[in-house]
Amino acid sequence: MTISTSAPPQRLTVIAPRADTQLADFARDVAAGLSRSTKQLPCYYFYDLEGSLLFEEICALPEYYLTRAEAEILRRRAGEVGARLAAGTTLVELGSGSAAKTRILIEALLSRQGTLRYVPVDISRTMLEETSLTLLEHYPALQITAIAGEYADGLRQLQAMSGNPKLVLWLGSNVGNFERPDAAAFLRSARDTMTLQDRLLVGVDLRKDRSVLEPAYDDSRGITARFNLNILARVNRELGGNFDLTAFRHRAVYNEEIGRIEMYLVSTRPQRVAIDRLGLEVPFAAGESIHTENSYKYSIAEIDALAESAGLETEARWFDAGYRFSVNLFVPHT
Ligand code: AVJ
Repeated sequence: MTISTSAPPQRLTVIAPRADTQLADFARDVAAGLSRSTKQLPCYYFYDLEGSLLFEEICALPEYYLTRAEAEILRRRAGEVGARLAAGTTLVELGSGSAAKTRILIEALLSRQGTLRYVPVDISRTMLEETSLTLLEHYPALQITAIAGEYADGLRQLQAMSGNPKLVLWLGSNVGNFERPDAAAFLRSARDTMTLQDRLLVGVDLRKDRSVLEPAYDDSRGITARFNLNILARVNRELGGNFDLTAFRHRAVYNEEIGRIEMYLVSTRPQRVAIDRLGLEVPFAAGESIHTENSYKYSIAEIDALAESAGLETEARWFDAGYRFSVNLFVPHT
């Protein structure tokens, strides 16, 4: 970890890992994922700057209801959330991205306490820095400690922050990328950093009909397809890959039994793809796929079970008017 302070003076601290460590991790995970009999790539590699910007475009798509539904809830409930917090609460966010919806909570907390420390954690360092600078410009009473890294780095930061009260945000149904038991384990480790005055606010997408879900992950403008394919473009850019992006197609399917959207990149023909910097040649049969993402959906009972196994108590749960999405306010179980 290197620590650097940059402008505006005193108000922004960025904590980032070394770039070469990140590239080594990417190389290792791509080599492992593409050498398996069922090929897969971890979905957090979607989010280089290109991918983060494509994700912002997804959030504005008519089919991608999640972002608007969550923003609707936050606008309506930010005051209630603020009222439950101790004075001088620090706002921590896991997977902050553009922090567009976060502004609703930032404003609610600023109007209550006058000043605010915001600790965004995001895998894309460029996105993190741009977002931080924009927020600082917009909110003079804000102070930011930005953490470029994975959720685990965020949890380590939470551990180090014990003492001052905090609200931890995990929005956008980011929880959906975890296998259900892993989501419970992760929330438990977040809970273990919290005291009774701390709160955890988690956005969770709900199970619903595939006629709504599948277009949300396979939009008519093809933005989600570009987002998915960007992971191959990233392998080309960073690892000397030779993927022909026109020889793979985007596939999103709702697995109703499991309750998850599955995303794949499907090879449209037999091919061998060399990845120069890995010294690897990856064979694909026609129709063979790379599994790139799972996005789990939850029933109310499943959210209750998740909270229960994480040692959390549900203090409040809110829905959008269309009942598509939930925002859950959790407190450590006593
Ligand atoms: C950022 C993980 C919540 O699963 O809905 C959007 C990512 N993938 N479209 C989601 C995503 C395809 C998104 N999360």
